[in-house]
Amino acid sequence: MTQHTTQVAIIGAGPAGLMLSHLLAQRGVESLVIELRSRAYCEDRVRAGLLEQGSVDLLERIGCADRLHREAMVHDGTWLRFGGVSHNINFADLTGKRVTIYGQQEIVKDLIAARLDRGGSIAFEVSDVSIDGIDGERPTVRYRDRDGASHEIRANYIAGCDGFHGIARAGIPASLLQITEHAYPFAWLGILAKSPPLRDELVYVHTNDGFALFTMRSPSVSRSYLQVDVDETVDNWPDERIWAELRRRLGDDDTGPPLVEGEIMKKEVTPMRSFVAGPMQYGRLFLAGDAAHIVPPTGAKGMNLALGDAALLAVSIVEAEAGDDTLLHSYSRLALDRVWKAERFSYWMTTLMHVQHDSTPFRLQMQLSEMDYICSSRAGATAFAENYIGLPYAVELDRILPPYAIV
Ligand code: RFL
Ligand code: PHB
Repeated sequence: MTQHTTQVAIIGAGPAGLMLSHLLAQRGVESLVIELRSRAYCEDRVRAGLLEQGSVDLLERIGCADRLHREAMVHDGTWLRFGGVSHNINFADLTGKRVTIYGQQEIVKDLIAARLDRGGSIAFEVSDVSIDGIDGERPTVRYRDRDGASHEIRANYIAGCDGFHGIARAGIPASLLQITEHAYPFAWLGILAKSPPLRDELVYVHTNDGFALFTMRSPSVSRSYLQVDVDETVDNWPDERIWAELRRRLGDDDTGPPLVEGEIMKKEVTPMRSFVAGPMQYGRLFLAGDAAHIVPPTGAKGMNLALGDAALLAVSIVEAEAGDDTLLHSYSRLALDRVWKAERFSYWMTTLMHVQHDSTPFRLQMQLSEMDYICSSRAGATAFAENYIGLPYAVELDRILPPYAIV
């Protein structure tokens, strides 16, 4: 058994774990990251694409935004389309903030490369991960490396950044862990295609036949999503059916050129779930990101929440290591305050824009009237925009990473 000693043992090299290790390193706190999957797998996993300004600010502060600034697409607003009419919501005008399109796997690539370049340690393809001693002063993480050799990390803190299917959450005693969840009776079929984006901003579409979202990854790669039944499989969706359904749900949209088809590179079905596990801390174990909470992707909040948790946890640990653990004791409460507001927004936007299988004419009319209110009232549009561009963090950016630490 090889023994390692560090200040923070981080389980999981997704956005939360990688951001945490960078922020800690910038503030002089050492960490070791372990990851179940291979580096190539992590860098190829197509997921989120929309970044709040706060997430971009964090990437800038840790010196990992150069490629993002060259390649990302910055949007002033978004389109909401219902009743066959498109309406533009201008976030920049309403809030002074914009949103950025840059694939999660690109962020993961940038964060991994910079971490390794700066001498950080990430052990990929580990197995048999377990945690122990979180009640005491010196908790441990045990794992096997890719060659099967056993390792033990002794740390001051363990950060469970291992996503929804990880093992860390189970470290919190079941008698204390409160799980609140909601399942939706539909799923998203996600499509990645070699075709130009429909518009220069995202288009969220409500139709009586279901929801569709037209988003993008680059000027030549489109990403789109279709509301499908919860038990749907990709086998039922040959490419021609996908394009026909995207076209049908878009309808006759005269705000720009028609939808252009292209080679479909990836398709997958994602279930929709709201899930919160709290508290997000117990003893010396702290959860961040999907390990503690899941939102349906409609509001584009999952990765942004994961990065926000990492930022709050990083400053909490930095201050605790410097002798003041006030913030660390409040970590779960402060993180959950923000998480619940994003849960609310994601649930609201999902319910607003999808077709419910047990809908009634009354409920449908309520959805249409609410969409109309958002698009016709500055107050309605502002409430939508304020949530979409991201609610503020519990602590100021300068406290998370002071400007002098910018690399
Ligand atoms: P991740 O990304 O799941 O990373 C967790 C990592 O931990 C590893 N792991 C372990 N490592 C070691 N030991 C173990 N025992 C381990 N168990 C697991 C995993 O291999 C993995 O590498 O969690 P993290 O860091 O919390 O990040 C969360 C985000 O990935 C997630 O919330 C977003 O992708 C959600 N999401 C979106 N979020 C946005 O902010 N904006 C979006 O536009 C957006 N769109 C989406 C989305 C998620 C989607 N899907 C596929 C669920 C669109 C979709 C379709
Ligand atoms: C994406 O680009 O994948 C995306 C954007 C906005 C969402 C969900 C997903 O609401």
